[in-house]
This record gives sequence, structure tokens and C-alpha cells, in this order.
Amino acid sequence: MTNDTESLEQTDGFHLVIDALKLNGITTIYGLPGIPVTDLTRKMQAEGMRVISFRHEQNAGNAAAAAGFMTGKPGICLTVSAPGFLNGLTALANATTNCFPMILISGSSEREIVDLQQGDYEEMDQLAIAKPLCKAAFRVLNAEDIGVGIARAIRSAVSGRPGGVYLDLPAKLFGQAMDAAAGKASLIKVVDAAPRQIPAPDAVKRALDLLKSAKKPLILLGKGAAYAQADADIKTLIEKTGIPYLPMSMAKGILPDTHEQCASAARSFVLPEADVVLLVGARLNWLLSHGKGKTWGGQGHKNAGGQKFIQIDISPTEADSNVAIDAPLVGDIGSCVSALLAGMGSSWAKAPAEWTSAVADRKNKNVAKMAETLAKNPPVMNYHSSLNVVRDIVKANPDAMLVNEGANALDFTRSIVDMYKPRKRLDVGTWGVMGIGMGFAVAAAVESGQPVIAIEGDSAFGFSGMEVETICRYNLPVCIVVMNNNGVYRGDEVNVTGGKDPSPMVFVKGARYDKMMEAFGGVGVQATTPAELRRAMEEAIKSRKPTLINAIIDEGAGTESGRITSLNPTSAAKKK
Ligand code: ADP
Ligand code: TPW
Ligand code: MG
Repeated sequence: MTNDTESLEQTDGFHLVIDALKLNGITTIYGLPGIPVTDLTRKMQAEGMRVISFRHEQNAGNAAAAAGFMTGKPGICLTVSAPGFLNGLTALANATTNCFPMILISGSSEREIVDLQQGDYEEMDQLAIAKPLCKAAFRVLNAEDIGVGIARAIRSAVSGRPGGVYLDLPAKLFGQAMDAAAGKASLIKVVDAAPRQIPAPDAVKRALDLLKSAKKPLILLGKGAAYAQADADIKTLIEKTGIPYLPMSMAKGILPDTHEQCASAARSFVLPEADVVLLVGARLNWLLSHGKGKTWGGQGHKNAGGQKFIQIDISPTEADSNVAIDAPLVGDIGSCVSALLAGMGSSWAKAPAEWTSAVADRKNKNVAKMAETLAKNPPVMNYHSSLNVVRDIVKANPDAMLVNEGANALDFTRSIVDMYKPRKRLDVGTWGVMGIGMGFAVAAAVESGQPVIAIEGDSAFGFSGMEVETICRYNLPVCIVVMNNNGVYRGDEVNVTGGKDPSPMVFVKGARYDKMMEAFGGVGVQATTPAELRRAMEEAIKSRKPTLINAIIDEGAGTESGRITSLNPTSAAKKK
């Protein structure tokens, strides 16, 4: 029997998931197969989706998160039940922390067995576990609800403050059959998934009044500003006002770091000196010393420095999270910046020359000092002499993506390697998490089609290093540089007891990470000098072959925790 919405043909849960994703423009999946999603991955590939299959779910999840940041569409990670789900969950929580849109789709076991705790294969109440770690979590029990489930997941991930979403798909769902036409009719193409949020006119006026009163204004760009893809308006705002700006790590390149108003090299001068600070998609969290304390010119670590703040953010509850925000501007960055520009009109006065030239003086001095250090070529390669090479390579290849993790390997790369284009730099983000490297590198290559340079501490690399096989399998143009100093922060620590075990901070000395890449058919190179590093990187970019360069770094060159040594707790106990 047929009527308008019924046909002789049938569809099933597998195909409805695929059709719902494709209908919403999602064509790439990062995941790892197994019960109950093995056939789903096969069918996805058969239906024309790109399925990137990883060696560990955390890396697939990190890839999905990076894809979300780069494209503004939710990146999708697909995992198996319980342990696979948990492996992916770290990446989901990290994506949420970073405000990157991603959806973790996980298969799960039989509801009735899980709920009675009867010991099913990979039994776990995944929905309950995911909930506190992401923005939203949904479960679909019936095939006819797949369309709604995926639509809700997409909207939740990208609207408002972006973040991670969990979508639980129990095994039984995939096999459920239903009429094909009715199935098709049940799917939803999400309209305007991330609606613009226009700031209120009085909030715009308040912000402009405060900015106008500033004698020493400063603009801080965060990764929210990069994510928002409002590059042209942000550039106009900065150049029209003449205000010095500081990019946070992943905001580097929204304007080229070589821009004359970029104050990165004068950070410790502009933060305490500024009187009005305009935050664009940047939170006053630990990365900005919570907006107070010495960094900001405050007397003690709890004292504010006296700056007035304007904060552009899509989340209305972000303001006042650390210090008072005098002019919150709630809306999407594109709409907020264009409202500011409209309100400024054509006769807006530039930032006072006294301030901008003081910033320029400080900056030029520091840049000259850095140039001297970079020009040195010490007998054993260190962070400066090696990263001077990376700096040149990135300059010559501004479209390449840069992935970066580690402690010293992170901090020195961030300050030495200039970025020239928006959303090219992917790093450890808000948590300072190790392990994003290879997942981010895979997504960077897959989503951009550009060469990827991954600058990795040797410890950092170890968290996701097995994915070099994935990089070789998909033949991705990824050049990994392992900054090998034989350990975490430094490689020269010893076991103070004199016992046989090494210090907890060090690794096997002289490890050949390059051989790992060779094991899977990629190119492995050992580099002990800047010249060798340069040659190998140039060749990797040119050939687009998966490459791992084991760069030997002076094992005594680093400092504990890089730039954040002071965050290590020290004992207050008096010692005799
Ligand atoms: P950073 O670490 O670079 O300082 P954060 O991750 O702390 O940046 O801050 C990013 C901020 O950007 C978050 O508070 C988030 O709500 C905000 N945000 C993200 N996307 C948008 C957008 N499209 N419009 C406005 N704010 C956004
Ligand atoms: C998930 C703690 C911060 S940085 C780091 C660790 C272990 C590695 C630093 O050594 P690396 O870099 O990468 O060799 P370098 O150049 O200084 O020698 N576990 C997680 N996240 C974090 N941040 C840690 C541990 C950590
Ligand atoms: Mg190291």
C-alpha cells in the first residue's frame, strides 16, 4: 500500500544518518570503526563521504575540533561505545573549552541492558557522562528522529558560543528500517545554523564613548575573532583607529604579525600601560592573567590595573567573569565590529601619537634584540636557531597551516614565528593541552589542502605520534618537526637518588623519531643544524610528502613549563 509519503523502497538508520549529514553539507568524518559503527563508516565512504580513519579516537576528536575552528561548521568525530567514546570525550571537552564547534557521534550499547546494568558489551550510560563535558547532548532512539537529532546537534554546536555536542546513537537504531520517502521527509536542512546576533545600539554607543575617551587604547584579538571570519572588518577597525593590538596565540595572522600596529613584541609594556582595552573574542582567563595583577599594572596579584574594558563576545555571561567590564558588547563579532565601524563615522580620531610612538619604540627595541638572538648559530641547535628557520619557511609559505604544541617548543614558536593569514595557527588552546598535534595536523591538511607544518615538543609529539601512520596512509602534506631535547621541558635532569630509573622528566636519549615516519613509508630526516633543518623543510613543502624531521635541540635550553613556570605550586612548609 502506498500513498504520497510512502513508497515501496525502504531506508534504514545507517542511511538516514548519512543523508542527514550530507543534507547539511557535512561530507568529512573523523573517526575509528568498530561495533556498532563499522558498517556506518563503510556506507559513508560508499555514499561519497570522506572518512578519515584514525589510530586513536582522541586524535580523531581533535581533528574534528580543528575542522570546526577552521570552517565554522561542526567537525564530526565518530566513535564506538564506552572506551572509544571515552577516548573521544577528552577532545569533545577540549573543543567545548576552546569554543570550537564539534559533534561527537558515538555508537552505544542496548539501552534496556545498559539501564538495568546487566553487563552489555561495552556497557556505559554515555549520554549522562557526556552531558557535563559539552554544550548539549542528545540521544536518538528511533530512525524517524535522526533528522531532528542531527539538526539539533548542528544548531547546538555552532549557534551562540560554539562548542562540543554529543550525539548518542544506540546500535539498534542503525538497522531500523522505514519507508524511504517518509525517511527523506523526516530530514531537516538546518537554516541559518549560526544566526547573526546584532548588538544593542545603546551598548554600541557605550563602547564607542569609552573608546573615544581613551588616551592609551589597546585592542586584544582572541581566537573567537579568528573563528568569526570577520577579517576585513577587524582590519578596518584596527587601521581606522590606529590602535595598537595584541593577537592571542590563535588570533595571530588575522592581520599579519608584521603589521606596524601589532604590539606583540611590546606585550609587557602595553598591558600595564593601556587605559582602555577592547577585547574581541578573547576571555580574561589565565592566559591574560585574569585581567589583573602585575601583568596589568596592579599592585598585587589580586589588584586590578585600573584599565577600563570593552568586551565583544557572543556569550552574555562572559563579561565580569574576572574583572568589571565597563562596556560589554554582546553579539557576533562580525555584527559588533561593523556596528562599531558604522558608529565611528568618517571623522574618528586616531589613537594619540604619544601612545602609539611609545609602543612602537618599545617594540622596535625588542624586535632588534630578538633579531640579534635569532642570528646566532650556537654549536648545538637551540629553540632560537631552529625556529629562525621555521620563521623563514612560514614567511615563504604564508598559506601553510602551522600546528604547535609543547612547552618551550610552543612558547618560542608562538613568539618567533610570524603568521601572515587568519586561522593558519592551531595550538594547545585554552587548556594548554598536549596531544592535539597529529589530530590537528590531519584536519589542517584535509580541510585546507595546504601544506601543514607541525612544530612539536618531543613529549607533546608522543601523545599522538602513532597518527604518523594515518598521515602516511592518506598521503597528507604534513611536515612534522620534533624539537627533540630528550624530555619534558629539558632533557638534562637526573634521578637525584642516583638509582637506576631515569628522572620522570626525561626520555631515551638520542631517540630517532624520524624512523617512525620511515616505518610507514614517509620521509624521515635527522637535523642537527639550522641548514639541515632548512633543507629538509623546504623539500617537505615542495614534495608534499609526509615528513618527520628529528631536530636535535640543546637538552639544557628549555625552562620548566616554558613561560608559565610560576604556575607550578611550591610548598609553603618550612624546612629545617
Ligand atoms: P583566546 O584564548 O584566544 O584569548 P578565548 O577562547 O579565551 O580566546 O575566547 C574566545 C571568545 O570568543 C569566547 O568567549 C567566545 O564566546 C567568543 N566567540 C566565539 N565565537 C564568537 C563569535 N562568532 N562572535 C562573538 N564571540 C565569539
Ligand atoms: C594532556 C603537562 C605541559 S607541556 C608538556 C607536558 C607534559 C610537555 C613539554 O615537553 P615537550 O616541549 O613537548 O617536549 P619542550 O620543548 O618544553 O621540551 N598532559 C596533558 N597536557 C599537559 N599540558 C600536560 C600533560 C605538560
Ligand atoms: Mg622536549
